Formats: sequence, C-alpha cells, structure tokens
Amino acid sequence: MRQAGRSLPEYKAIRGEGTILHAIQDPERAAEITLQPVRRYGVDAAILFSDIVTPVFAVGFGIDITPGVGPTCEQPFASAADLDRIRPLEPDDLWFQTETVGRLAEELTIPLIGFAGGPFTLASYMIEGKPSRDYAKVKSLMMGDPDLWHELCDRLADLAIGTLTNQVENGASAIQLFDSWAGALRPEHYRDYVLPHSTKILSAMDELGVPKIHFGITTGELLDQIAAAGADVVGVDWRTRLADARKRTGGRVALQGNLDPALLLAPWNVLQTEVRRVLDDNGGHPGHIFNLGHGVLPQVDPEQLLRVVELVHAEGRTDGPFDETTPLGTAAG
Ligand code: 1CP
Repeated sequence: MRQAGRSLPEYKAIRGEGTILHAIQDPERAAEITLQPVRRYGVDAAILFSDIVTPVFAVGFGIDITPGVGPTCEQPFASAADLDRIRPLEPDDLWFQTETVGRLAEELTIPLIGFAGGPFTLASYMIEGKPSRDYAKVKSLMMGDPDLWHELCDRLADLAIGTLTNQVENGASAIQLFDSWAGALRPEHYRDYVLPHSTKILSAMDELGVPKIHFGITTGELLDQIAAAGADVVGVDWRTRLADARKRTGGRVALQGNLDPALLLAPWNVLQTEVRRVLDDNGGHPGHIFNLGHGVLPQVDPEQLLRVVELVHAEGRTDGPFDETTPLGTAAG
C-alpha cells in the first residue's frame, strides 16, 4: 500500500525537497526508502518506492505530484489531440526504475512487489487534472466519447505493461495493479469501460510467471470482475468481509487485506481486536495476505504498525507459529 514509510523519521530525513517524482529518479535514495519499512517492521514483502503516475510522467504527458495534494496536470486530457502526449514507452524512459529495482533485487531477502496504475485511476488524474471526489469529467468523457476513452485506456494499458515488465525483468517477484478509484463505477460500466483494459494488462503478465495482485477501494460490488480480469490475488478494502469476498470471487483467487487503516490510530486494545477479527474472518484459509485495506495515514505511530505485524506473525500463519529462524518470505501466511 501507499505511504507505509511516510510516517517514519528515517524517511523524512532522506526524502529531500521537491516532489516524490524527483526522489524516485535517484535510485540509491529510492532503494533506501523502499527498504526502510522492511527493516522497521519485518514485513514479508517490499513495495517499490515509486508512484502509479511514473510511466505517464516518463513519456512526457505533463503530470506532477503536488505535495499534500497528489497527482496534478496543468493541461488535463480533454480531446483526441491530447493522445499525442501519450507516446509509447522507450527502453531508457524508465532507467531510474530499472536501476532501483536492480539494486533492491540484490539486497532484499523477501519478495519485491512491482506495481502500476489501472486505467480508470490513471485516466481520472489525467482528465480531472487533480484528485477528484465525483469523477464528473472522467465519467462524462468515458460515456460521451467511448472511442476516445478506449483509445486513452489502451495507451495507458501499454504503459502499465511496459513498466510492469521492466520491474519483473529486473527482479520484482510479484506485481500489483492498483485501480484504486474504479469502485466509483457501476458494475456494468466497469465491465464495458475498464475490464477489457485491465484484462489486457494482466494477461500480458502471464508469460512473466509472477503472481498478480489487483486492487481498488470500494470495489465490493466489483470483486467478481476484478478477479475475472486475471488476478491471482484480489485486494479487499475494509468494507467487505473476507468471507463475503471469497464467495463473490468464487474461491478462485487469494485475498489481500482487510484492516481499516484508520484503526491504526485507535488504542491498541481496539486495534488488536480488529486485527484478530480480520484473521478470524479469514478462518485459517491459506489464501490470505494480511494487509491494510488502503494506505497508511501519515500521522500513524510506527509502533502501532510494528505491533500489528508482530500479532499477525504470531497468530495469523496457517503453516504453524512464526519461527524467528525462518527467513521472511518463505513462510505462507
Ligand atoms: O508508500 C510507498 O512508498 C509505496 C510506494 C507508492 C505506491 C504503491 C507510492 C508513493 N504511491 C503508490 C501508489 C499510488 N499512488 C496509488 C495506488 C495506491 C492507493 O490507492 O493508495 C495512488 C492512487 C496514487 C496516487 C497518489 N500519489 C496520491 C493519491 C491522491 C488522491 O487521489 O487522493 C498521492 C498523495 C500520491 C503521492 C505519493 N505517492 C507515494 C507517496 C509516498 C506519496 C506522498 C508523497 C508526497 O506527498 O510528497
């Protein structure tokens, strides 16, 4: 999830001035920021320090990340002429990502998760020009000019395939497709306007042979389609119980989630009850990756996250109790 390391003092010490897009172009720093939450928390996988807009930025569309706001575009995507601003990725465009992933593959003893943004979420920033609550411009372009919408998403799918392939070829051992805001759509609109593009991305990953995680928030009504897009693992936020998510996905996929991240701010006795509730909901099923239902809030006390990891390791493993001598990442759970 986004921002696991953002509340850490060691992150603030090396993050530097400027936007995050500046920081990720410094492979030594980006690799170190990726490793910080791994060292601190002893989690079972690392997620690359990057952002979903990286490939859109790398081909020169004109997108930035404004601190405290999120992705912004001075000239949002509005017409067919703007397609010219989304050229295909060339090998050198992602040189910094190649180098960061390569360094991490050498240092990590646990899996590295590479990631990309899903078509709806990326298109939403490009069309709205900033984070949105109602997605009014996105939906009006999507339904008012479906041909343009599909052409835009096709190009975004190619960018996602390019960045994911680059990450896997350089050492990432799983990928995650974040279509965080796709839950804003009705199921039939998701099916017609988004699913074909997510399916294209995930099926292009088949030949790379790595596990594929697919996630969006408020996607309780879309979980069957998110699974059908070709995921091995479906991320579930906190609104849907794991037992229900398992029914909706037909038991064909593993699940990831589903602790409400806001509860990291609650007293430990409350938080620990909620962690156990997620584990109980899973009911010992082997196909569960414990995670938050969305990103870590910046004001979270790192001690709370550490306690959660320790509790999950002590009680959540389906292959027996956590053994300190087992290298992280080799045990299922
Ligand atoms: O936290 C980490 O280091 C992990 C790396 C990571 C990931 C996996 C970052 C760094 N971003 C992401 C993915 C990402 N980016 C998603 C998908 C996951 C999710 O839903 O959280 C999304 C939707 C974004 C877009 C984005 N980038 C936002 C959200 C804006 C909105 O619409 O509300 C924000 C705030 C960013 C900036 C960003 N990306 C990452 C960090 C650490 C930050 C904050 C840095 C800053 O403000 O300077």
